[in-house]
Amino acid sequence: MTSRRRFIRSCAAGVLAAGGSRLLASCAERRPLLPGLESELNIYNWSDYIGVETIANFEFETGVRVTYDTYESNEELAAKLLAGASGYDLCVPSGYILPVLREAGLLQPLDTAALEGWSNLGETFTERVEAEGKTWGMPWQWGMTGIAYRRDLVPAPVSWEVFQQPGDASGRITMLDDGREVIGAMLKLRGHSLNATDLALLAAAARDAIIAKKHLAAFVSAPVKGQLVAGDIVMSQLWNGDTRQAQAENPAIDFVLPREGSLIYTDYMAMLATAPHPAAARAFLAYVLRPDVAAGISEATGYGSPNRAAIERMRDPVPFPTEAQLAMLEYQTDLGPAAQLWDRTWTEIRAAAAN
Ligand code: SPD
Repeated sequence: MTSRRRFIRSCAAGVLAAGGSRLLASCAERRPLLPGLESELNIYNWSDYIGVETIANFEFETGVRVTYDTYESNEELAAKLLAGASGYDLCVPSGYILPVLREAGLLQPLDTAALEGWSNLGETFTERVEAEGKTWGMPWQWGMTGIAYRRDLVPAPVSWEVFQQPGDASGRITMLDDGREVIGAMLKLRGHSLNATDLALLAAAARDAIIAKKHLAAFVSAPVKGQLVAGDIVMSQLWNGDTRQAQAENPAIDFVLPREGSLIYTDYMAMLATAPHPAAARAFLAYVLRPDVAAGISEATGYGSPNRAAIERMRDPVPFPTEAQLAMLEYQTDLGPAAQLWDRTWTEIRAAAAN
């Protein structure tokens, strides 16, 4: 599994992302620690999934020092947490993996009544994370999986089949480094649910994925953006927000939802049961609920905001899918015991010879 794991001190990262001096000043001028907060906070999030100044401004306002670490898939996150004692306070699982973490006792419920700004969130998002009469995560961003492509270099794709028959683009295309995504797309190609657990359907999806693999440069997730921008890769299975980030650098990049349908998801910021800095974690959740902060995250990532008050203040918010689009989109669910079968299927696809 490709991973881009990096521990960074957010001030340094913020300075790099912003090109220098202003954030350097804000880091240097960090206020004294607010009363009642721990002095540190450890966040584990997807790569490219936060605003440029989100962390630096939180540090500046609260005096808390944030360690910010990134991952590339839910499975990478789950493996890390299930291995024990991560030291993290907050992480950002997708809706389908959150119940797995909750049932493993790895999360603590949120006291939403104490979170000012909780009512800014749309119920479409909050109700999906309620269980046992409690709320287990704060909606972070929502997104969709589709096909990003260079419209100046290849025709617009219409079907998942394009990964099996890419024509001249063979060798210059990629799919996500994520078993749920790749197998899910191949299931959709044949008209099935992307949560199917039937042995025969998964075997057929594996065969389809292995045919596609012969044409792939790699299974790669967020890091493919630079290659799309450069034109080394001309078509990728990718998320809409990461595509928007690439589009900002090269407007010839476009995004389509294949005609067979695809994935819609919400990712949630959740608090670890063993969070070493719970007060700082709660302060961060409250901070992200602020419309200005939530808008900054959505504007930088290109993903949809679950925060209605943030959407109102954004110039170009990602529109929630229309009824017609929703009809072809599907949420992933917890696979239960069938998760092992999916893991084996993904291992088989990864191990298959590329040619
Ligand atoms: N770069 C951020 C990508 C976030 C994707 N999260 C959810 C994927 C669902 N399979």
